[in-house]
Amino acid sequence: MAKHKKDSGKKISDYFDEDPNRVNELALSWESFYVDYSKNLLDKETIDLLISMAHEAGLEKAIKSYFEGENINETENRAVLHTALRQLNPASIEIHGDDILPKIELVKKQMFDFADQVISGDWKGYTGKAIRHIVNIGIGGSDLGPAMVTEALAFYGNHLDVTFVSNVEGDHVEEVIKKIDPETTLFIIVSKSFTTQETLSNANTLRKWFLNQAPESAISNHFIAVSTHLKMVTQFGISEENIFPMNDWVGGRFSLWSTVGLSICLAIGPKHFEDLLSGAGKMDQHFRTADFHENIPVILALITVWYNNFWEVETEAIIPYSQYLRSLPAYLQQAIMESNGKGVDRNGEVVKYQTGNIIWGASGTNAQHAFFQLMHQGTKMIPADFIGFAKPLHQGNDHQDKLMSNFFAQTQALMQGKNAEAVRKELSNQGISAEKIEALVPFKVFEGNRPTNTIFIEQLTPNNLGALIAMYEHRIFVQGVIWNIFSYDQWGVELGKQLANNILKDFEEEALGHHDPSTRKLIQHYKKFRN
Ligand code: G6Q
Repeated sequence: MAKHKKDSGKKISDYFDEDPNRVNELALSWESFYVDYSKNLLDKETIDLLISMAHEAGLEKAIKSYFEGENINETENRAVLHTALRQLNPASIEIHGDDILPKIELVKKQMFDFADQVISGDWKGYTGKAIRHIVNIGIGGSDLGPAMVTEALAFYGNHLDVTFVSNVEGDHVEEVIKKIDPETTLFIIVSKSFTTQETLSNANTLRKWFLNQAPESAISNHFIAVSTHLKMVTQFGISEENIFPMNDWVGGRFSLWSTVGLSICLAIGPKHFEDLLSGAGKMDQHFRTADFHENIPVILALITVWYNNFWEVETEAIIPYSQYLRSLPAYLQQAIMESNGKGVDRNGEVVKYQTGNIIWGASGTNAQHAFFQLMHQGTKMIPADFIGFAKPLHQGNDHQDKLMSNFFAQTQALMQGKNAEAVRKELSNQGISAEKIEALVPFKVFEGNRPTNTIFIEQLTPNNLGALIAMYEHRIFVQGVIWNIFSYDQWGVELGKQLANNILKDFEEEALGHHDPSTRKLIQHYKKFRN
């Protein structure tokens, strides 16, 4: 883009000097969100050009196909309709001639009724005690979303204690076992495919442990499943009335809105879960209807494309100034990197440009004491999203102003930096000798000019969290359209699974000649310890 070349020497502060109205032009207010994207290396003209690019890429039509249930997940021949689960004014959507709305409503009712029973204590364990612990057994999309949201909305939680077990590592499940009581624990096996090694191993181990203490008949009080594969679940020993179905048009990493979110619904109750859905539904509406210039997911997506493809920046940090959202970066790592980490375009051609960027982050202010050094003075440009909430959930302490001052100061510092002159002045005011000052100056200078978005929200409520997550989901979608890649498959996770299955068999074999020398040696080394 000629614009990139033309402006490449400009600083963010130059843009502010040029346009006194910049802060109003490059900010969006929507519901209780205020998104300030003025601290970026771009101006209105850049945004206009990026929006033209989005039009050229056919974004309007793509959005329509997404919400109307076309099979946009082409390589798996599926629609992508997690948005159908959170419509504000539910409208029927047909997939292959079937209206999916009645089924959505029915399953939601099944989920809410069940949650009410468990929360109220009407659902009893096999010895007549109410449930106290929930163990969600799942991995990837069947774990990260529910775990992140349950943690994020802990303030709205009830007496139920929800634990997540995901890793196939036996130590993970053993640590969970230490904390639970078979009489008062409900296990939810969440697996869309019901073939996932980690989930089935953990489910089998937990069932075995449970049956060491309880009769077989107790399974129906304590084991619930969420899956598309009802037959496989019944074969596992879970009766049909304990199965919550899901659909193949809900992708794993976008499934927290479905029955996969059962553990969230148990943790916060149906009312808050409904609020979470409606917040996402509102963001869906915004995304579908707002002009691209006013459209938060579109603008943020284009800013990422700007840095990724024109500035050749590889990573993006996500810094929520809320300890409740400490797992948001890990959740978004999957959502974003599994979706857009693709090197082949929609025609099957190897792309000649950069696609999905690397996502990482941690909660602020903790992150300030960890990796912010590199963001401020390192050699890499790291665009970052700063997410903060104006009102705390707990009142009656004096922390909020301190938190917010840090929240604002960091994006200011990243943009403004500190020049040599300011450093000299500061050191000389401290009475330091001129010689010492000159020796210190290079280390104390901040170059600044480091871009950030500020996503500032009134309060962390289920509604706002729903909207925030949906905002990122649509940002992913827009980027996939611009990069002309398929965002909703994940073939890249398959090869490792296949090879792991081969290696698992080979632990019993003597002949390992078919492995490469490094892997062969590693397996031999392992076998030495194992035997
Ligand atoms: C997400 C992925 C993946 C999936 C897990 C668990 O989009 O598809 O993370 O969620 O592999 O799969 P199951 O739910 O089928 O066990």
